[in-house]
Parts: sequence; structure tokens; C-alpha cells
Amino acid sequence: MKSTVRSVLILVSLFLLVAVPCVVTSGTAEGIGTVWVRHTPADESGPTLTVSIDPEQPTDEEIPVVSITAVDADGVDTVILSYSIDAGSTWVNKTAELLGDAYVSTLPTTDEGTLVMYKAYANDTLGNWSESETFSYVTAAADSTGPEIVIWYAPDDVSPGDEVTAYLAVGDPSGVSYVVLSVSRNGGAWENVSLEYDEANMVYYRSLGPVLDGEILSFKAYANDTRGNWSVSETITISFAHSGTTGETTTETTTTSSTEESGGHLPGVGDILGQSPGVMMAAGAVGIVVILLIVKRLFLR
Ligand SMILES: [Ca+2]
Repeated sequence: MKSTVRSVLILVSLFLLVAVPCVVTSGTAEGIGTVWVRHTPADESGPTLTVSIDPEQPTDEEIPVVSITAVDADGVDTVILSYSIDAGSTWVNKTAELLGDAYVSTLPTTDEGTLVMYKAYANDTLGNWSESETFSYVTAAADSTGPEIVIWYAPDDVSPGDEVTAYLAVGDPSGVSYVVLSVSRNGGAWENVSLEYDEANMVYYRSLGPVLDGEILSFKAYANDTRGNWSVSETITISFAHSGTTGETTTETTTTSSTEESGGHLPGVGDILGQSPGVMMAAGAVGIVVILLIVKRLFLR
């Protein structure tokens, strides 16, 4: 009798050792190995959060998009993007929307130099909250360079006594605010003169009078965009030797400056107002250069 009971116990033990693991054996193609499935008891931790931003360095013309991945064994309930644009004094909360695998929300466009702080909150279906670390960036300027300036003159093959006209094509993605021509004769002081604007051809021009035998005429242009970024063109110098019946023209090139400081060195620029070729405002920088070169070619020939 005892041996029968023992036999039954052994059989039951064998069943438990062999059959039960088979039931929970992984159903994968390998069919090898036993997976002991254990239910993870509900804990008190909220979702694990990963935060990313696009673009990584937002400018004052962009809407930054923040993507948040939230992972939780109990399921994710709500994901919130929280941000501050006053160094953490006040925070704004926005519910992020699930798009694909990530929860997505946006930050506002902010002025250049603004410190923007942001972080994510999320809770699981059991109400456990978690919070990401706090991230931040300082908003950059989308446009920090002065206008592109192409400068030339007519006639192209200038001779002593010819009336010289300076031409300028000026463009900037932010729009051109001021354009002024600076002129020096025979090595004298630079003097700023106003420009006419040819709207049909989108060029500025100024008659500079004749350059006589033995004279030197130098000119360059300054321009700023609507954001206050200044730039200076190359300097063109036309000079004739005293003996010359054959005119000799030399062109000197200076480095184009695009810092705001350039404006500070420019006397009296505020008095001379250029016009704004609004047509060019929407064009990209590369497009502007192409347009300028086409315009220049049209005028040269
Ligand atoms: Ca600019």
C-alpha cells in the first residue's frame, strides 16, 4: 500500500517536472529551452522616458518638435511636455500626442538668446508618475549675416573722362534695410552718398561723374538687413596714370564683413536711406547670389 502511494507521488512529481514546463515552453521556432513566465507584480514606478528634440539647435524662426518615448510594463496613460521660457520661474504643460512609437509635442518659437528649458512627465495606467531630466537650449538667430552685395560699374572698359556709374545688387533672406555707397577720390576721405533704386531691375545705382587722367576713384557699399546685420562689399578702384591714353583699371578686394560691428564704424549711414527690394525677401541665400549674378550680367552687356 505504501509503495503504491509512493509510486503515485513519484508519478505526480514527474508530471510536474516534465509536463508543466512543457506548457509554458516558449512557442518559438527553436522549441528549445524552457521559459519560466513570472508575472511582474505592479510596482510604483512610472514610465521610463527618453526625450529628443528636432532641430537640436532651434533658431528664432523654427518650431522645435519634442519626441518622447515612454515605456512601462503596466501601459502608459498620459505623456506631458513641460517647458519654461523664463529660466524656470513658470512652466507650461502640454499633453503630447502619440504618433507612431513616440509621444510628440512642440515648443514655441522664441526670440534669439532665449533660454528654453523643457522636460517630460508621464504616468502609467496605475497612476504612477515619472519625470525626465530637464533639458535646455538657447535660441539661435536664423539669420546672423548681412546682405549679399554685388558691386560693379559702367562702362566696363572705362577710359579717362568717361562718366562712371556704380551699380549694386543687394539681397538678404530677412530683407534689406539700408544701402549706402561710400566714395573716396584721389585717396581722400571716404564720403557716403545716396543711391537711386531701379525697381524694374532691382539694382541700386549712382552716377559718380568722370574720372580724369591722373585721377583715382574708389567706392564700396554698405548694407544692413532688417535684423541689423551689416555687410560691406568689395572695394572697386579705378585709376589712370598721368601719361595714360590707355586707361588702367585696378580692382581691389576687401574681405566682406557681416558683423553688426561694421555698422558702428560707418559714419552717417542713418541719414541715407536705401530702399528695400522686397521681392528678394523670400529668396534663399543661394538663390539671391544667382539672381545677383544674372542681374549683373544683364547690366554689363
Ligand atoms: Ca541677413
